[in-house]
Amino acid sequence: MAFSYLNRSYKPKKNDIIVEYRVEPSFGLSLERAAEKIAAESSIGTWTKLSTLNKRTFNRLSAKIFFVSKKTKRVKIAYPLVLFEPRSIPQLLSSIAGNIFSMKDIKNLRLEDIKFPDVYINKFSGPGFGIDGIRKIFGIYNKPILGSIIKPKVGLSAAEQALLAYKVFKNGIDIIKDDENLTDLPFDKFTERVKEVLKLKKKAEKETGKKKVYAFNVTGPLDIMLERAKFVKKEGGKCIMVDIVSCGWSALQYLRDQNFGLIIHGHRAGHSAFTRNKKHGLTMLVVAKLARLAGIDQLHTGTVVGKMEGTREEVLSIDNFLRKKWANLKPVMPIASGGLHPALLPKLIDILGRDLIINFGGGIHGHPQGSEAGAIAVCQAAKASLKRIPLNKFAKNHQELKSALSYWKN
Ligand code: CAP
Ligand code: MG
Repeated sequence: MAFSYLNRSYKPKKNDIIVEYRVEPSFGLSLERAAEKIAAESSIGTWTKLSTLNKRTFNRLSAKIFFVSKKTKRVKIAYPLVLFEPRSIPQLLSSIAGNIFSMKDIKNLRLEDIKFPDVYINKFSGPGFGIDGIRKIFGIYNKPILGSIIKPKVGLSAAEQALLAYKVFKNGIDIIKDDENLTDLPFDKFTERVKEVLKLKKKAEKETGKKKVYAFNVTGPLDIMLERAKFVKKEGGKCIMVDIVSCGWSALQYLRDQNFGLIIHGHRAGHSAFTRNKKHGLTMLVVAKLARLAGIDQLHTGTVVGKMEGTREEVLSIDNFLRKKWANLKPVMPIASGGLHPALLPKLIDILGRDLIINFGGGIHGHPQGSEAGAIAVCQAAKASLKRIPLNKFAKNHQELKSALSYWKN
């Protein structure tokens, strides 16, 4: 018996999971037919009628297409919650973001957004700290938390990395992180780096009277990630970093559910392989929702003004989602990073506000007078931006900022 998944009069139930797709059918196929193939393949059906699928099962379990717009190419599909295993991001994605991307009948397909019922969201632990919890650790309120990434990405020894972190902490930066590809390398062993950095971080805290945080990149096979996280905790660290795309959702969720009491800094390296193409893949908003379910505390989401792609509308929609109430889950602190230097700060703060972490890698370690001057210039630019003083004016009696502005003038 042939059943239709198209049901424009269907009113989604409170506990349905609702998925919005952008759909481009292959040549000759109508949008409705393409939507039917997506709804079947992502829920209970396949490419042909099934003698094994009875009406009762279909009515109980099938996905329902309740919205189709030829103008926007958007399709909305409601899925009964019973199709999804609680707390399982892998099974969710294998359903609504699985085979359907491969079907010849679909030329392009983008998963634009997922709306989850609270009962599904609340099965996850979610973020451990929330924005308030992170700000409380730093003792920094109503302004951005300033961060840096040690550069070169890799290449320094653990001792050199620690000394550089100390210099940048000493000159006003609040949080410093490993780069995304620095984990445990012969010339910069993870355990040595943790010990060396934490020793000098404490020195910087004593000398500045300010709380400092270092995000150690624990990325790797899950067993090693757990060992590394335990080591950071044992040595008195407060924050670990995970490359969420290369590690995967299950590793991230399992790490979070160990309740180490460590801030989990989420790096998204590799996301653009499937989020950048506006016609095919997933949106970064969907990645952000999954990361919040899995339990990330702070997440790279884009800068609008820096070196990575991401429009104002997109970055704002992601940042606003991360900060808003979402069932019982805590909010996530957005991180703006990538190609930033002091001259870009006023515009960045103007667009993204002040409730975020702002990271500078080359924008500090590429400063013509060195990393310490780079850190000072960033702090000067932040101070001026928050007071809405034009940077050129402020730079007149702040030479580190002045040289940064002229060095990166274009
Ligand atoms: C920035 C960075 C970050 C990017 C990631 C880099 O360094 O360390 O990984 O910000 O991009 O390696 O490029 P710079 P996103 O400050 O020197 O550019 O935050 O968009 O995920
Ligand atoms: Mg990096």
